[in-house]
Amino acid sequence: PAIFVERTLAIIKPDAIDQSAAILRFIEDHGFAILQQRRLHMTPEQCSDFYAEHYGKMFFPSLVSFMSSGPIIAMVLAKENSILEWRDLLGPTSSHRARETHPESLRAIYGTDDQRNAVHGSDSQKGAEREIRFFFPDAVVEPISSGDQATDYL
Ligand code: DGI
Repeated sequence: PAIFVERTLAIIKPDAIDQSAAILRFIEDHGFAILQQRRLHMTPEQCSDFYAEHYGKMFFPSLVSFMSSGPIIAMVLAKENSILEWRDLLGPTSSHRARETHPESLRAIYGTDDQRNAVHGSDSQKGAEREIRFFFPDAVVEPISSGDQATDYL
């Protein structure tokens, strides 16, 4: 059977940038291909855009200030079922909860609290498409789809 390789967007956040070598090794050890990689320091405006869905929430201003506080690494990861698998490897949003329920997860290991949680991953196919374009606007991004009209990539 054909192997369907799905792409997702991963970020090493400012609080974990000093651990990026270990996190990159973790990613490769779990069989993800890193198709694109960029280190950048986001402006508050870029962070507001990226997290627009959370606009108006109590934690939004502090999230924007945290995400623009230092450099990040944004990556396009590719693997079969990468969106769900990467989310699973991240663990829950809260690093405290991650340590309770998913002690092997990246947020359990490298995260600090509910906000400083070390890593990001797209949560859906639509989200992945949007987030990949956000950081890699020049890339040729075919629609990420599964099911009937799926394109197979080897
Ligand atoms: O997809 P996730 O990153 O797991 O979670 P999300 O999309 O609900 O939230 C985006 C980020 O916003 C999350 O990684 C950390 C921050 N955040 C979410 N919920 C809270 C929060 N920060 C604080 N301080 N408190 C929250 O309840």
